[in-house]
Amino acid sequence: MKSAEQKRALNASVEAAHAVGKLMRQNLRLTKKVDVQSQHDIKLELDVRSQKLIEKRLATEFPEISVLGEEGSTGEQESEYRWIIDPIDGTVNFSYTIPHACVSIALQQKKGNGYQTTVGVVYDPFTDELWTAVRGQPAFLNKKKIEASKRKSLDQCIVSVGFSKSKETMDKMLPYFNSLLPRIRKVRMMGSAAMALTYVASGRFDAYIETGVQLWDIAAGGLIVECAGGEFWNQELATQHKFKVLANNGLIRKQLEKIGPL
Ligand code: LIP
Repeated sequence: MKSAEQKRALNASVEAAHAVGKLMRQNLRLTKKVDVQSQHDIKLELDVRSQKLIEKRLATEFPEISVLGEEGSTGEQESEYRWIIDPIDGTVNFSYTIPHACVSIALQQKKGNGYQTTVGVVYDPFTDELWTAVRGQPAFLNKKKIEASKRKSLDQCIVSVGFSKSKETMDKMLPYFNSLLPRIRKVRMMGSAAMALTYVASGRFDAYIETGVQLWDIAAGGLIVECAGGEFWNQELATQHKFKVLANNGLIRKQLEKIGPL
């Protein structure tokens, strides 16, 4: 995709993210219709409505590009390009009127036998913070260039951790969490993978670790971390579109890996 097309894709993603962000602000304190819920997860009617809004906006510019999103997929799923959409990342927070949730939109292009993220947008409507990145260029927060932190000593680091939604991921993460805690400055569990990644990219967090997150939670934020000079280490799990992530500032992965098996 030529750079002018990438710019068009970025602009369309930003517009779509702002449109959903407005909807999120309007609905934060209102009663929300729950479509499905389990002990560790909630899916809202607003998630579905928001993804439809994003798809409509993107399709006006790029009708040929398929969508793989948290609320469903459209188009040819093996196409050269695809949108990866999490319309509301941090849905449980949002359901409980906790204003820590965001819109995450990524554009991926086929590379080898997989896909590579080339454009990423994450928007937090509650702080009005917009993170953007195009592969090979710097990452930006509200149009200002951002860089991951330079902290190398774990005892000065803030590490974000997620436990995802299943007993399996919690059982896997808990022993690591217990070993991590005494070695770092602080742990943070914020409930949004996309924003944990943008916080690493912005130097607010030094690493983000979670297993069992979905592609749409991490695609845009992962590119933003890489374009900010950080490292987006990730490994696809046996379940399709599920990943283990150890994103960091590019300086501390080996120390974090030594703490224990993930
Ligand atoms: C959430 C992720 C978070 C994870 C939650 C959930 P959602 O995504 O961002 O990191 O711990 O279980 O998967 O469901 O709010 O889009």
